[in-house]
Amino acid sequence: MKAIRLSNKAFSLLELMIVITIIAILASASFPAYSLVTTRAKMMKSVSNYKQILTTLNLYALDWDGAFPNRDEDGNDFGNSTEVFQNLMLETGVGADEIFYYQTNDPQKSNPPNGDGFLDPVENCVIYVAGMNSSAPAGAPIIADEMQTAGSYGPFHPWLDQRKAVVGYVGGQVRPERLTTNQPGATVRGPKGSNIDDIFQAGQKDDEGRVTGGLLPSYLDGNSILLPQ
Ligand SMILES: [Ca+2]
Repeated sequence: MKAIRLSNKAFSLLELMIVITIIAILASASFPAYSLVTTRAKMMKSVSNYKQILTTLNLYALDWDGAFPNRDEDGNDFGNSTEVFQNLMLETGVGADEIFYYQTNDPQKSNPPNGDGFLDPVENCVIYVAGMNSSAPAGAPIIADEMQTAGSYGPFHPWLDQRKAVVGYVGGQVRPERLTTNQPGATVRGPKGSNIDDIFQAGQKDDEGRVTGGLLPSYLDGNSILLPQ
């Protein structure tokens, strides 16, 4: 019978060092890739949530002659987007507070929604452009990620370093859009080929019919952009 002989060959110190170095290189290379994948996954979750918000806004508009939420039940203009979405949930019976939330770097909003059917201010991370109805241009932005000031993104924006912000449009489209920079103060660029540096400005048509300024209808301005509160 053939004897089984165990190999007594051991790793030399040099071989061990090489293996450890390779593992370290592989690990350091995969962490940024992993974080990019999780960031993209969170962004896509927001895209899906915003589509639900747009569906809900259209449900609301069906009941109100095509108008998106612009005034509360007492006829007063909304002061912030949280009031708009609270009203929207009340009017449509949609109870999913989590669709207005994403994992932001804002320490005030580090807790995810509690799913109690009421939108608390700390659970809302979405802005709303007031003053439009369903006959507004399909390419006009109506909801987007939380901004620091109307149209521009601050240091808490979770995808600032990726130069992205998720935007939902009147026509039902939702896309991660490109920001002008990865620094606070970044604005959302217009579509490729346009020279729009901030889509959240009222647009005008030049002599050749090209849109300049931004993608908001000309009857709106920065005051129409309601931030969460
Ligand atoms: Ca809640």
